Amino acid sequence: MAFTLPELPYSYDALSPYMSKETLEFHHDKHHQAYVTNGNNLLKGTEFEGQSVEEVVKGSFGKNQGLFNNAGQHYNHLHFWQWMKPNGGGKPSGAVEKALTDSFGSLEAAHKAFIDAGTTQFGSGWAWFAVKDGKVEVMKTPNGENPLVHGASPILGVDVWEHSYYIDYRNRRPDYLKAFLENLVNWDHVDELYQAAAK
Ligand code: MN3
Repeated sequence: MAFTLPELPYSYDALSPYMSKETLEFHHDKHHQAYVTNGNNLLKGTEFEGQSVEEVVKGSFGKNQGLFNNAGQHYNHLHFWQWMKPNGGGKPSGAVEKALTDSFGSLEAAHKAFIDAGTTQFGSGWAWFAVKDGKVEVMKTPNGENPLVHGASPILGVDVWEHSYYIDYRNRRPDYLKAFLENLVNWDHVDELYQAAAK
């Protein structure tokens, strides 16, 4: 199954001022497109052709670095666009609210752990909430890596590569992370993924 670039689920200016049209045009149309194009080229003729993106990510990890980098980033960005919405952020609702409170002690502690992970990921990578053994954990990963290759199910991820925030926030990564949680996260999507992972 070839990788394809989905349309954004909102208009390019819908997340402004927290994430600008210019950022989304570069990030979606150039960066994500490049992972799709390079991933498809590297997939050709391998044992992973015909597999789902999740299977390619897990199967190529540690075996085919070039393919893994692009397939991992394709998977991460497919979800990243869905993890945001206009007028998002704020408090989570539903089952995931209770899960975050149970796992971290309070929503404030969960929020802080996520921001700390994103701030301290050295260089390019991602910060995550992921479900492992029924609990929500905070994780951080370099480059295109994600919780799938560490036996966990990602339910929320934030891209901390500079291409995700440098146009809007320059070097102020913590401000970007704060805006992501407070103004952008689509908690309904996070809750759906939590409920699927916790089954
Ligand atoms: Mn990116």
